[in-house]
Amino acid sequence: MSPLFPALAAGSTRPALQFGDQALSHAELATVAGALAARIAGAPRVAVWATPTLGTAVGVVAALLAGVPVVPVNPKTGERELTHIVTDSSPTLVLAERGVELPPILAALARLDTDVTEVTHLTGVPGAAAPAPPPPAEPSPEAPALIVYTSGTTGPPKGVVLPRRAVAATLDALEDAWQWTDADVLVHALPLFHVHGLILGILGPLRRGGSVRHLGRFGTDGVARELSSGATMLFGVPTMYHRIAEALADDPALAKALTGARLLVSGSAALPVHDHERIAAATGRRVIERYGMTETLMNTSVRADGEPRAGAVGVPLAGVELRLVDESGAAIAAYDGDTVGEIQVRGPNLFTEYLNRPDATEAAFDDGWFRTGDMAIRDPDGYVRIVGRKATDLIKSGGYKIGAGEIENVLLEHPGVREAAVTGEPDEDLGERIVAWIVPAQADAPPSAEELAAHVGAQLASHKRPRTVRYLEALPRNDMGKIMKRALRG
Ligand code: MCA
Ligand code: AMP
Repeated sequence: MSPLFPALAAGSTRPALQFGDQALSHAELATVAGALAARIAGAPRVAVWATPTLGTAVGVVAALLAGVPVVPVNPKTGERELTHIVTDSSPTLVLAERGVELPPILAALARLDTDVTEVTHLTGVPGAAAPAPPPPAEPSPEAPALIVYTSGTTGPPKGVVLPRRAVAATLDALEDAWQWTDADVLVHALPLFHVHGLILGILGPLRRGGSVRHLGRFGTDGVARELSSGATMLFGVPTMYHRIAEALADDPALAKALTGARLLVSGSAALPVHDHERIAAATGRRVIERYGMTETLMNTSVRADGEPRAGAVGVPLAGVELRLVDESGAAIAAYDGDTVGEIQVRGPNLFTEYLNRPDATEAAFDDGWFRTGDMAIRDPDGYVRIVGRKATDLIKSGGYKIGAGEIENVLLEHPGVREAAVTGEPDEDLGERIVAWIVPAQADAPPSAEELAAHVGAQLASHKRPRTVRYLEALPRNDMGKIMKRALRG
């Protein structure tokens, strides 16, 4: 296979990464990441403490250059989730920004700092970077590139093993769909421990030989600033576009900046039609949606040269086969904008396996097709419209996938909780918000919502904390004793 990052190999002096006032050209990145790669080469697996910083990007690129599989870790993960991820993926080494204090389970591993200060002062001085060490031979396309943890309906998150072939295939299919070139400058503020922010948002521009400016933290002011000073593309989750839509009425500079962008892309969850329309009305520009999943990377997109359509995620990307399957398991032939089936996909963009979970890997496939669990219809011209999800116990909040069962298990361990159920409720900003339904151990002394949120946050990632807590005397159950979640409505 050709190198994952041809522009690094070519030593291009054009900008590659910018985080605030820290920046690296492709040549500089080749130097720092190459030096780090030489130090980690041979490690079986490396964890990256994925703060939204330049060091994280350098660490991930270094590991990919060295052919060492990367486990990105959410720095806001709680104790139980972190213990699971570290035990399950057993990294021998952790990469983190210099000075960052790591939790004990990671502090116990060998550590390398992703220190880039020595190189950043050279930014803007072409050729000033020391020559990059020669990269090791390119690993096989099937070699694991990243292991990304994703929540399921029950149990702890599963490690999705993504081979180098899937990363290259998905980024090249997006090059085609979005006419993505080395002239593009991406701006985003996505976290760097998931596919969207890390693979699309950092590795994407690097593979194209273009650049990315990361905002560190999402804000409409940062989006406006970058899009009006050379950035050409914006990636975001629907919550970010919702916040942009809200801000547009009072922010002509933001409207002007969006109008000038080449491409506005939304994904990770459905962008409501209302937000699509508000952005179009204020800017004359249409946000395009793409549909993906940790296990499959990207499956469909509205093409840059295609017709944007609110509520649709476009057509299958190059190389991706997509079918809809009915309840009996039969493929649906109709493109009638009406018949609903589960989306199943096949192609070079797919993961290899769930780490240490052959049972789950096998269950995820239907005769070689990956079952996404997403329900959709197809318009006559092939556009896919996602209409729902098979599992009611999966919540999408702020673009994060969250399993209800994982939160319930933690809530049930709180001494003040007798019974617990977790649901997602529609939320204008987050898409869905996490709601905990609690039967307190003592009716007259229920634990407070803040206490329960803190209890969940200590064990799991901070975005898994319930935003609302409702107290009941008993949970609604059917004759079999199963909780009837559909009866839990606020
Ligand atoms: C949140 N806060 C809380 C609670 N929940 N405090 C107390 N109790 C709670 N229950 C805190 C937050 O930690 C934060 O504090 C503060 O409230 C305000 O939050 P804010 O930043 O305004 O919003 P947010 O809700 O924390 O974040 C919104 C967001 C974020 C920025 C849109 O959800 C986000 O980054 N989403 C991206 C998800 C993503 O990348 N998904 C991709 C995976 P503090 O400021 O102190 O922290 S899906 C994927 O990869 C597939 C392949 C795909 O298709 O893309
Ligand atoms: P994750 O496993 O966190 O990677 O989330 C993948 C899920 O996000 C998919 O199975 C879909 O349910 C959802 N998703 C991603 N992109 C979109 C989109 N553009 N529209 C609707 N849902 C989406």
